[in-house]
Amino acid sequence: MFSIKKTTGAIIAGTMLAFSASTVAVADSSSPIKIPTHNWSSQVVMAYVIGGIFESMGNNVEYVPADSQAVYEAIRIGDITISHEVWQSSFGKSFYNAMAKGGVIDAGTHSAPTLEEMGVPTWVIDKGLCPGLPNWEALKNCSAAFVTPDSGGKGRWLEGPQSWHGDLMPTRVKALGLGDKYVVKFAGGADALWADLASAKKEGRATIIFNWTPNFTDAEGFTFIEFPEYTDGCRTADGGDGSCGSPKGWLKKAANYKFPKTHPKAYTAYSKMSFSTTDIGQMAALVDIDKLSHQDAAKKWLADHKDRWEHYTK
Ligand code: TMO
Repeated sequence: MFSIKKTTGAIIAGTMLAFSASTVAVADSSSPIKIPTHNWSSQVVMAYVIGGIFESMGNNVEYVPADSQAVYEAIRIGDITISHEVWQSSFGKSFYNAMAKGGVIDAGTHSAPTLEEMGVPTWVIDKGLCPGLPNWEALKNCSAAFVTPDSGGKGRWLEGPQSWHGDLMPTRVKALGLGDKYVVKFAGGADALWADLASAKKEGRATIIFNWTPNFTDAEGFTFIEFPEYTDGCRTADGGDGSCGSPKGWLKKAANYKFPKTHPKAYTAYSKMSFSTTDIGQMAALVDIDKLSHQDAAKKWLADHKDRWEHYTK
C-alpha cells in the first residue's frame, strides 16, 4: 500500500504513524524461521512442506535436527521457532511444561485426531493368532504368539525409540500385571517398526508394535489394542498407577512467542494451517511406501495438493 517513509508532511506523517502502527502489516523479518526435524516420516515431510509454504511467501527457513522432547525448551528460549506436530500422548506434557515457564504459544490444532498406541496388523486378528484382540485382556492368554529370539520366552512389545515417551510402555506392562508374560524392546528407529511389520507378514508371525494414526499404515489395516481408558492423571508421570492406554488425542502446533511479531505474515499462515488424516497419511506414505526422500516427498505433496495449502498464504 504505502510506507511511512514515502509520506511527506509532518502532520500527515504523524497521523499515518498512529494509523499504521495498528493496522498496516509490517514485512516479515528476513531472519530464518527455524523448523525442527525429528525421527518419523510425516514430521520431517511436513517440516519441508511448511518450509516450502513459507518460502513461497518470500520467507527464509532453516531446518534443525532436534530431539522431539527437548524441542519445546528450545522453542521457549528461541533457538527453534516452531513445532508443527505436537502429538498429545507423547509430547503434550513437555509442550505444556514449556508453555507454563513462558515463551511457547499454542498456534492451533490440526484437524486430524490422533492415537499413539500398541497394536497389531489387522491380519493377526483375522487369522485368530490372539483370540479376543483388540481387547487388551486377550494378551494374558497368547504371549507365546509374540515370542521373538531376543525376548527371553516372553511376548515382545516392539516399542518405538525411547526418545519418544521414555518408560511409558514398560511401566504400563507392569501396571497391567503383564510383566511375567511380556517384555518391551525399543526399536532403534521408526524404520525398524516397519521392517518388523513386513517380515512378520512374510513369516505369518504375530507381532505387537507401537504405531500411530495418522500414518501410512492407516491404509493397510492396523488395529490398535484397546487398553483401559486414558484419564487425566492415570500415568505415573502424572501421579497415577500407569494402568491405562493412550489418549484419543490432538495434534497441535507450537511456536516461540515472538514469531507473530518477527514474521507476522508467516505466523498468520502458520496459525491457519490444519492438516487432515489424509494429508498426513500421504506425507508419510510418500517416504515409507514410495521411498522418496523427505525433501522430494514434500515437493511432490506441495505440487499435487495446492488446493490444500495455497489458501493459507493469502
Ligand atoms: C510421536 N509419534 C507420532 C512417533 O508417536
